[in-house]
Amino acid sequence: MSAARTQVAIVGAGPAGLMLSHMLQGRGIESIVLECRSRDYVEDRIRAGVLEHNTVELLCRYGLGERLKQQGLRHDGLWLGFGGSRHYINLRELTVGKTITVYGQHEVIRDMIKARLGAGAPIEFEIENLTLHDIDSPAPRVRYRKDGVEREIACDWIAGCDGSHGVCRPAMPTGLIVEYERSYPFAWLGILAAAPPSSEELVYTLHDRGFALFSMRSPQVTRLYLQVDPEEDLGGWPDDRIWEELVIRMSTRDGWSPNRGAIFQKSVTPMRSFVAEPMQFGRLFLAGDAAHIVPPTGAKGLNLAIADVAVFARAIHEFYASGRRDLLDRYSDTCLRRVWKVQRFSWWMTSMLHRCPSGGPFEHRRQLAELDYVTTSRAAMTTLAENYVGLPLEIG
Ligand code: RFL
Ligand code: PHB
Repeated sequence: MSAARTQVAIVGAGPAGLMLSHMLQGRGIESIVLECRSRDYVEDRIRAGVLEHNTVELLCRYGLGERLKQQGLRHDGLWLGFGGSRHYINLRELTVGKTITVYGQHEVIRDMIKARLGAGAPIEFEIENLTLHDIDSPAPRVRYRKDGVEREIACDWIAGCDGSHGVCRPAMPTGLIVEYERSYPFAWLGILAAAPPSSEELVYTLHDRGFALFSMRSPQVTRLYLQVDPEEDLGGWPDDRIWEELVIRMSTRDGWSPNRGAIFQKSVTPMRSFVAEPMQFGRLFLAGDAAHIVPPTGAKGLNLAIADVAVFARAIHEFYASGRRDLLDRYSDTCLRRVWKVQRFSWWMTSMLHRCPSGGPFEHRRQLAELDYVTTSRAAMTTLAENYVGLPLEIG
């Protein structure tokens, strides 16, 4: 068995784990990132696309903003489509200067991995059988296997940033965690298409046949989503059917519809709201999808992961700088205040924009009234805008 020591062992090289490693490094705190997948796999995994105002600022503050500034697409607003028309929500004006940036999660991951390895800091890819030990003692340990060799890392703290199917949350004592969950009777079929975006900003649409979302990744690539049944088989969705359905749901009377192009990626994502409380036990702290999942309609998952680790990094810093433990003790409470507000917003956007199979005509009329209200009342638009660009970061 080979043995090593670090201050913080970080499980998972997703946005939460990698961002935490940079935030700690910026404060002179050592960490090791442990990831079960290969570097190529995590760098090619297609997921989120929308970065909140604060997320962009944090990435830039930690030296991760160079490509983001060049290639990220800054959006001042978004469109809500219903009843054959599109209605503009001017995020920048409503939030007095805040915007969002469209930049693929895999690009953020590439930038973070390159910067960390470039600085000579460790990320262990393709590790197996990771287990946590003595998490309720001052000397926790992480064990895993790499290249056939058993390894152990002694550390002060463990950050469980290993996503919704990781091993950290299940390592908390049974009975400690309360789980809150809601699943939705629909899923998103997402595609990437080689087509220049036909709108400069995102279009969220509610149609009688269900939700559709127009987004993008670059001036050459359009990202589109369709509400489908959660059991939907991708085999039943040849490219022509996808385009036909997208055009039916999204076209507006002013002649707008998404540009077509070759589809080069397709996937179905289920929708779930989930929170595990508390987010800490002993020396183990959960962050990101390991502790909570939001349906993607509010574009919040990655941003919430970054907000968690901002709280954790600050608390850890205080501990090493002054011996103060109160910020660490309050970590879960501090994070959960934001988590629940973001859950509320993500649920609200989801329920406003999707056809619920059991909803019936009353529900649909209610949704249309809500969209009418949101696109005509400045108060309602402001509520949407301040949540969409991201609530202020409260880090302890
Ligand atoms: P991740 O990204 O899942 O990373 C966890 C990492 O841990 C590794 N891992 C382990 N490593 C070692 N040992 C183990 N036993 C391990 N088990 C797991 C995994 O391989 C992985 O590398 O979690 P993290 O860091 O918390 O980040 C969360 C975000 O990835 C997620 O919330 C977002 O992608 C959600 N999301 C969106 N978020 C946004 O903010 N804006 C969006 O526009 C947005 N759109 C989306 C989305 C998610 C989507 N899907 C596919 C779920 C759109 C979609 C379609
Ligand atoms: C995306 O571009 O992938 C995207 C945009 C907005 C969302 C979810 C996903 O709400």
